[in-house]
Amino acid sequence: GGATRDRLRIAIQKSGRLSEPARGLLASCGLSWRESRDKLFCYGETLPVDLLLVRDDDIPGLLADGVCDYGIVGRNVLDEVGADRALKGLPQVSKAVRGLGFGGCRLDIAIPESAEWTGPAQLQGSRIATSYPGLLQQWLDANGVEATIVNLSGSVEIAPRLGQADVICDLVSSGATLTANQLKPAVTLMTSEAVLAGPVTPLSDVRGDLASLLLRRLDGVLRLRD
Ligand code: PRT
Ligand code: ZN
Repeated sequence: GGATRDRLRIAIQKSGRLSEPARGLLASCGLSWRESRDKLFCYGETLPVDLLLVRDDDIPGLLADGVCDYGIVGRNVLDEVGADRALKGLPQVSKAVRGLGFGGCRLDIAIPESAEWTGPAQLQGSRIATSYPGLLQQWLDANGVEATIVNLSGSVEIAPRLGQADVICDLVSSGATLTANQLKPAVTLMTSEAVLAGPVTPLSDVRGDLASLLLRRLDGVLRLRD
């Protein structure tokens, strides 16, 4: 990654499910920032720890490029990038350092309400709509299933009704979205929550000391929340 910095940089979601809990968690660790919450960059006041507010999908790339040192992102997003890299034979650059206990959901394959689930083999030759092609491909490979992955960036749940796919593989929390689209969960590929993502090789400069301090504080906060 990039040039040496003497401040730690953490990427978090700008607006969405994880933004408020992420900011709240970091604030509980004693961090505060100068910029208002709608700014892209928040300059750390109490510690040299700055925030970059971005789309969650951009966080793994910002970590890979060394633009940010840590990020708060769904394990689903981090592992999708990891699965894609693994399928391409590329080394991993980031890993989940801590589970943060919010943003919980599952990545499920869901089938039409009227269908019966008999196991992975029934997906042989089917079309599966998803925004998680890497994780789905790994699961299909692990289960010896050959299927067509229909890669959609949004509105995955309506793909079966539109005739684009037979089943879907998508995030589920309450299940209301599946029900509203006459689908039901069949099998869970992974459970997810927000994680602190960080470098595979720990930072060794002053940012390493800052990261250690932050992780100690984070562990204290997470213990209290349990
Ligand atoms: O703008 P940006 O790209 O940053 O935001 P985004 O729209 O991609 O992300 P956002 O804020 O929707 O989600 C951020 C993260 O929250 C996800 O990556 C997950 O780790 C986590 N999360 C937790 C969820 C859900 N629960 C969730 N239910 N992300 C999405 N959903 C969606 C799901 O895709 C489906 O459309 O909600 C619908 C299902 O919800 P139920 O309750 O009807 O089952
Ligand atoms: Zn996103």
